[in-house]
Amino acid sequence: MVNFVNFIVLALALASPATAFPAHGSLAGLPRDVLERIIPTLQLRHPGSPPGPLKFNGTKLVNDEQHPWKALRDGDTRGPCPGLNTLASHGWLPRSGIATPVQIINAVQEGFNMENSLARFLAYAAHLVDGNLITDQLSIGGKTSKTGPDPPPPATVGGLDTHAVFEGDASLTRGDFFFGDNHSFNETLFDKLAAFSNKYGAGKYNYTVAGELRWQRIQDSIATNPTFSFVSPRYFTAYAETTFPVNFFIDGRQGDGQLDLDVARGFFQNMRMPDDFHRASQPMSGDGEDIVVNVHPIPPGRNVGGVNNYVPDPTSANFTTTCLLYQNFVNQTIRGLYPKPAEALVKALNTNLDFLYEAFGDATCAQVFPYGQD
Ligand code: HEM
Ligand SMILES: *[C@@H]1O[C@H](CO)[C@@H](O)[C@H](O)[C@H]1NC(C)=O
Ligand SMILES: *[C@@H]1O[C@H](CO)[C@@H](O)[C@H](O)[C@H]1NC(C)=O
Ligand SMILES: *[C@@H]1O[C@H](CO)[C@@H](O)[C@H](O)[C@H]1NC(C)=O
Ligand SMILES: *[C@@H]1O[C@H](CO)[C@@H](O)[C@H](O)[C@H]1NC(C)=O
Ligand SMILES: *[C@@H]1O[C@H](CO)[C@@H](O)[C@H](O)[C@H]1NC(C)=O
Ligand SMILES: CC(=O)N[C@H]1CO[C@H](CO)[C@@H](O)[C@@H]1O
Repeated sequence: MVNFVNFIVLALALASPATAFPAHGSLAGLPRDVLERIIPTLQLRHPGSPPGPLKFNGTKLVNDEQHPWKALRDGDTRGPCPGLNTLASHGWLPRSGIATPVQIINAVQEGFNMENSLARFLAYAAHLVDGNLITDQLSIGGKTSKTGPDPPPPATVGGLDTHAVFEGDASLTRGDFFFGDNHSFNETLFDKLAAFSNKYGAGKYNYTVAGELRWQRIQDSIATNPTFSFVSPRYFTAYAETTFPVNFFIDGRQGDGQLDLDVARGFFQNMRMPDDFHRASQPMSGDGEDIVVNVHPIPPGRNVGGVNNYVPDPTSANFTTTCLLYQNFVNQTIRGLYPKPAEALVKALNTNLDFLYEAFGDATCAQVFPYGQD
């Protein structure tokens, strides 16, 4: 099958010598499932430019006729992010669960009205640690050959399920990596989300509930997970993610900050938008994070030497040193995966690192160039 696919790619390339390959136009006419198998096998795919903000940024129907929910087919991949899972199951992303950063940015903006700079930062951060930089393909779930041939280790190209580079501990509805499954919906944990919503939100999930549940999940991990780690970048994503259900899973015409639990389950478990779902009424990011953090502040840190021994880590970025979030992510996490990249990879790394820095958007924070500046 691989040879057959390579043959098609070669034939198409020869048939359209004037077109820069792989222009999507030259692949037009092929069924989507064939496309989804071909695209990851292409070499040196140049990433498209990062999309800008939406032209129309108000609310609109997004569970529409062009984007019906469909059950998973054999081989479709889903992972720890209910937002991306849902976009894939509605066809805003390729239903395979394999996508480019540009597709991800367009989908989170169009489908959920995620604010442009956050969308770009998340997409390029995830792609740099979990994606294939040569083929420009990222799995929103586990590792798969569909993202193309791997670069040499220690790079993993493991998809969003990969632990400790982006995915992390103390998630709301997913277990810690230590317990074996870091990405699947967990009914016990969702029941806890519901119980907290009943106790602190009068039956709805809101920012107050998010603050209490965030704290509880940290306490659970401190008490049971000897490898519990809660440092940057996980420290930041852990707080931001607790606001996303309020900011993105509530219908844009409702917009009262109180998320219904049946609607929440639809997204978290079934990757499904309610009928007639309209996206947020304006571009949203981590709105409400300050409320969540201030319910029970805790510095970044980890369990040391076993459970119930949470030790703060002063070298981790925190909410007053956000530049370090970007700098350590590049200088430690990414350089750890790509200590000595070969030429083609250097180009791909630098392109994506530039996109990441532009998305971070803080001119007072110096750009880091681990692979030179060309
Ligand atoms: C822009 C690209 C995005 C990327 C790369 C991304 C990636 C991720 C990853 C890797 C996780 C797992 C972190 C963990 O809990 O260990 C996660 C969690 C989460 N994401 Fe996304 N995400 C994106 C956009 C979105 C959007 C648009 C939404 C909402 C519509 C969303 C909602 C969530 C929620 C609620 C969680 C927490 C799940 C839980 O704790 O059980 N994400 N995301
Ligand atoms: C939304 O669109 C309006 C009209 O184009 C624009 O004035 C506004 O700045 C946009 N909002 C954001 C957050 O981009
Ligand atoms: C779900 O999470 C609970 C609480 O952490 C855990 O005891 C249980 O084993 C998990 N279930 C699955 C199926 O992983
Ligand atoms: C969450 O719901 C509870 C109960 O209705 C309410 O007291 C609290 O103010 C709400 N919090 C937010 C941020 O909406
Ligand atoms: C954040 O980290 C810096 C060290 O990088 C430290 O000086 C500061 O006290 C920390 N801030 C908080 C609020 O913990
Ligand atoms: C990045 O790492 C190098 C080598 O460890 C170090 O010399 C440099 O100061 C670091 N830069 C930043 C901004 O952290
Ligand atoms: C590598 C990694 O971190 N991901 C793990 C997530 O959990 C599954 C088990 O469900 C492991 O197989 C993966 O290795």
